[in-house]
Amino acid sequence: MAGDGLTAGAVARRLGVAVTTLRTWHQRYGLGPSEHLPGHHRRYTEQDLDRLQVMRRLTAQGVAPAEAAAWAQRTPLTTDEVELPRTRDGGGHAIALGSVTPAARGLARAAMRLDAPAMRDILEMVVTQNGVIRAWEEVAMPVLIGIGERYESTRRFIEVEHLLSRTVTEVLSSVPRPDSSASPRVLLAAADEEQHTLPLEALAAALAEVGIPSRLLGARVPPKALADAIDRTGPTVVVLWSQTPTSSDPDQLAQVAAAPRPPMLTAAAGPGWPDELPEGVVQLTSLEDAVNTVVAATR
Ligand code: B12
Repeated sequence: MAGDGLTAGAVARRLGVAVTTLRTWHQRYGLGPSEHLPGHHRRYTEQDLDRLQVMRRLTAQGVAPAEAAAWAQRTPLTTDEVELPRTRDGGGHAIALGSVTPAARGLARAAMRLDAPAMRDILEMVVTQNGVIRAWEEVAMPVLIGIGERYESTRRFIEVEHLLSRTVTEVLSSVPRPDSSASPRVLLAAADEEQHTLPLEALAAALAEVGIPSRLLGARVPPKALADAIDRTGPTVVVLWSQTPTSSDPDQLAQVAAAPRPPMLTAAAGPGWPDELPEGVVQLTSLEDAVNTVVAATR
């Protein structure tokens, strides 16, 4: 690209920011032009432009400039992957998050603004760059837990929780599934009356990333329906999610483990289950643990 580098004016026009803003981003955050031709002003390369697109987008989404810059510095995205910012709706509340990544903070802000496109952008970016496990554990999970706590203390923000959940679902379900004609050997279901399914959706997406297809039955699966599904599909692994004690009947696990054609591995996942589980049932503690356990059982 020698000789083709962009001038500050050209970059500013492309991004829709002032040249002085570019200068500030260069001086304060090191997001400057990297091409240097002797006797010329320094020029911006396409990669510099990619970083600046990320900076522009994240700051437009409410991420603090220093955080956005840290994120942009680590961003080798192509320009196709970085959309220009859209118009954002107002609204200014915060979710207490403690020490989290810039992307999690950006997601929390976008969630409180009910800004679904921004939430999707951030989640898609971290899934693409870091994979499903890190996107879930470092970005989606802390924000979900934060909004849960916010709801508990205020009885408000159900609309935020719903839109965030929906967006997380969309992004996780868009992770490409393995191209397989064979029937999935992994069955994922929420316990009877259990409406929380996002961790299972994360598990399905993370398994897909490592080439393992799964069948996700979703929320509120009654024992009879689960038994029928096991009978018809003969899975090697069954994972049953319970988020709260109200949905965690260990009998449902015992029935799975004692099915006529029992799975090789019956796993209880989620904080709803009691410590004491029926014999032969394995407790999964994290998304990473679940992926490793399922991989080991299916290979
Ligand atoms: C999103 C959400 C919803 C959505 C779910 C949408 C969906 N498609 O899943 C909807 C709106 C449906 C919902 C409904 C309800 N919800 Co809700 N919800 C949540 C929220 C914000 C996130 C849930 C989630 O995905 N958690 C998973 C991760 C993010 O959190 P975690 O479980 O704490 O993670 C730990 C482990 O599970 C593990 N882990 C994390 N991911 C994974 C993945 C795998 C594979 C494994 C093995 C482990 C693992 O690591 C973490 C550290 O130990 C939580 C807040 C929270 N803290 O979970 C409330 C929360 C679970 N809900 C709560 C409540 C009260 C409800 C309702 C009863 C509200 C109502 N009055 O209707 C209903 C329940 C209905 C029912 N019968 O199930 C309470 C539960 C309190 C309790 N302990 O009983 C919570 C904790 C919010 C709160 N602080 O008050 N909810």
